[in-house]
Amino acid sequence: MFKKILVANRGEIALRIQRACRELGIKAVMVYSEADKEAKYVKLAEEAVCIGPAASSLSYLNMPAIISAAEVTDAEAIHPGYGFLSENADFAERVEKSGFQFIGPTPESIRIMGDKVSAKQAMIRAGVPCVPGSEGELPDDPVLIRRAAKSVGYPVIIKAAGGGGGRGMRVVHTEAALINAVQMTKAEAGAAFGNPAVYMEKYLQNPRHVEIQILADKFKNAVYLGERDCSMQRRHQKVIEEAPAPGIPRKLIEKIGERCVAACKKIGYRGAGTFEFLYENGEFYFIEMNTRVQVEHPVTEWVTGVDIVKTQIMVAAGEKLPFTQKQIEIRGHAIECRVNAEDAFKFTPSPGRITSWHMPGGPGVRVDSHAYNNYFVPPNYDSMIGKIIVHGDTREQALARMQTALAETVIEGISTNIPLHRELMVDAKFMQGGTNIHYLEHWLSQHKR
Ligand code: MV4
Repeated sequence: MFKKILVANRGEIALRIQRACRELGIKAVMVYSEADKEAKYVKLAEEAVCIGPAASSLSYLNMPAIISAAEVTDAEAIHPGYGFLSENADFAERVEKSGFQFIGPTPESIRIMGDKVSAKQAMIRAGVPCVPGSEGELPDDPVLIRRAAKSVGYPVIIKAAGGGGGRGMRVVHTEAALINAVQMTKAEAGAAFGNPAVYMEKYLQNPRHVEIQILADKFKNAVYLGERDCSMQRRHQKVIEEAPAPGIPRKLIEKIGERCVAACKKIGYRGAGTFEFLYENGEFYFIEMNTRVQVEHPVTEWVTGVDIVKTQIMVAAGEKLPFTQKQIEIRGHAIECRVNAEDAFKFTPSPGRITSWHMPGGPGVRVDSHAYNNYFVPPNYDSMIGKIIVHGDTREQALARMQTALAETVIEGISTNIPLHRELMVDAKFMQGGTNIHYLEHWLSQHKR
């Protein structure tokens, strides 16, 4: 096992990784920007290195600064967390070329999944069901593009190979709008991702976003840890996640989970990963794979009892997965509310000093946050300041526990989205379960205040 790991991230996930290190008896080196000096994990750190000014481009995205910090502190491995450099294949490569273990998949796996065309082709070859669409990248010839759309059937969606997470896509409803939409998406993709390649899919009108968590070691052992429903989102930012996904038959999850595991083995995937699917009319359609730990990993940790971050570290160190698929059981129901420093209904960011901070507790409540009373939320980063996660024997109990947890929560000095969560947790449709990816934006458009 490693003796020392460098944590190349900030915020709640930096604290989460630091906690996993403590539990494993590993020293954690925290890196921080000038804006993050007062974060909890920096104050708690045995060792911390300032890697640059507040701007991410000069600190958390600064590869030489991070690798130098690992060198001067004698760390053996680097955990990238989520966001920032976590899915940057060049970073993973530079980490390994510098003699450190990257806690994540190989640079090659990251590269394949980063290109959504090659990711989809890998999944088709591995037997994972995908959204029907163009075979690979769209050609330039308008005749061939029209033919592809006709065969897929309108509406179609044009997506950039270099995009993902909702960036670089366009829905097309008619043949008249097709060629222009393809050209526009290609131009934007070239400018934004340095890759103008686009592909086409059937546009699914009302799907849910359901993802499968997997873990794999270097010996081609892989397991799936069930699914998460992340349909409650606004502008591609998830707001609430839960596990399991309400109303989806267990047998279907098992079938799709086994396909994901088979795909991991086929491509030699290692570490934690997430297969993102759209779920509509009882069918799963793969869209993208994330090659990092995700914000919403705690709901899976709670229903499976598996520590995903600890396991990431263990498999990166070359250990075998400490459990088999047979040992993975789903117990109860977990819900996560992301706590953002923003206006609850207008969504304008609300950085600043927290003047009062009371987190909920009691049975089945977990809070992951680097913030605390009198902490200053810097204006330079993502607005998420923490997560409230609850577990119950049933979804109803989990809902009740989240309602109670949110009622107890006090955050003053800044605005947060806690009031939004309080309303959603008593919303009849959400309480029923199974709302789709458009629900929250539709709900907000009807919301009076
Ligand atoms: C889609 C889709 C409908 N049909 N693909 C958006 C994020 C990116 N990961 C893929 N996205 C979508 N792809 C087809 N063929 C609808 C979306 C989509 C979406 C997906 C997941 C969660 C929220 C979403 C919000 C809008 C659109």
